[in-house]
Amino acid sequence: MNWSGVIDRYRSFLPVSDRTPVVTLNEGNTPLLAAPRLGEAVGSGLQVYLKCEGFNPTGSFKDRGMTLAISKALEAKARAVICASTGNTSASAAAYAARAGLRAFVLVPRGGIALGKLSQAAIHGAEVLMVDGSFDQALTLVKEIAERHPVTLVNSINPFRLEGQKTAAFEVVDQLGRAPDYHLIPVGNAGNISAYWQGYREYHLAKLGQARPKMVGFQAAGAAPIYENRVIHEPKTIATAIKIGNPANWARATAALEESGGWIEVVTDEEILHAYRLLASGEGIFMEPASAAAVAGLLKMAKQGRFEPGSTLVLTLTGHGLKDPDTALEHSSRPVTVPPKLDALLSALSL
Ligand code: AN7
Repeated sequence: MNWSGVIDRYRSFLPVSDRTPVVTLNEGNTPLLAAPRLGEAVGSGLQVYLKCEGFNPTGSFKDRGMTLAISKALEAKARAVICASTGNTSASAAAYAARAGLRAFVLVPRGGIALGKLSQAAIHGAEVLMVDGSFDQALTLVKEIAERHPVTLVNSINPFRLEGQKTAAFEVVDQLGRAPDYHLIPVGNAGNISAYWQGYREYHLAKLGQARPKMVGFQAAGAAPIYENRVIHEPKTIATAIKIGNPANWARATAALEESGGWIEVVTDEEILHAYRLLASGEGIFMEPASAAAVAGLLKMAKQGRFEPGSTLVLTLTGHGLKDPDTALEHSSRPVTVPPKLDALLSALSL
């Protein structure tokens, strides 16, 4: 099939017109992979599928929202865009702004962003500012700037972001032939869980999906404002992408959980790292730690018998593992150094 991105594919569901200049990197159409090993591990006849959003052009689900946000910014004659980010939003904004010929300003928490993401923002020519503070503080700052200056905010407070991201739910239904019974997803700023729910609802209303899934969100235990129902002033987790203490889409996410009959849970960094390695070594899928939160959540919830036996589950794997090479190297076995000699090599290999 000829694929030209999510605006082209789902145009009738999106707020675009013939006058909208479409800025795309042909995002979307990501694989929905069956995960038989994970299915076996959880038992109860659960059918597990992985929506591999790390295979988008900049390596995360953010591209679905960014194609729309940047296209609409260009339509509105914006000259510059700005965002705060734990990394992936900045990488995506930088790439789509470059494609559109717009200036991009990105604010990231100093020391709180994975290497791959920082390198993306830099090479795409965004003006990167390291804030000596948290993501939440950076978000407050960019909101104020966008209110007073001619620069378009492209965080998920921008409604076009969620409009674009909802296309992931459309794709799941198209690929699976139906909506799953449960949709499991990591939660940070809570935009994506809100967008998926919007997508499932809209497809259901358009009679393209017969049912709607229960939305199940996972936060890192040290950064779980929605689960704990309070702002976390110093969030802590190895999954830097979701190290967020005051999510912008808090209310929308809560509504999605309630309306769908789902729930929110926490997973510890240890559980995240275990799932991270399991996914890579057992399924051949390398996703970043924040994405592994959904897998950790699957294992934890299945153990507690929270899923109806025989159900179909879809997990969103939000970002590629290569985004964060430091964490991968730190949590896998060290390469062995050998001299360039056959006998030394053979003794190291234990064949
Ligand atoms: C890999 O890039 O917030 O709940 O600034 O990068 O929609 O925020 C990233 C979030 C999950 C959480 N997985 O999604 C940012 C940013 C990955 C992410 C999330 C993010 P939301």
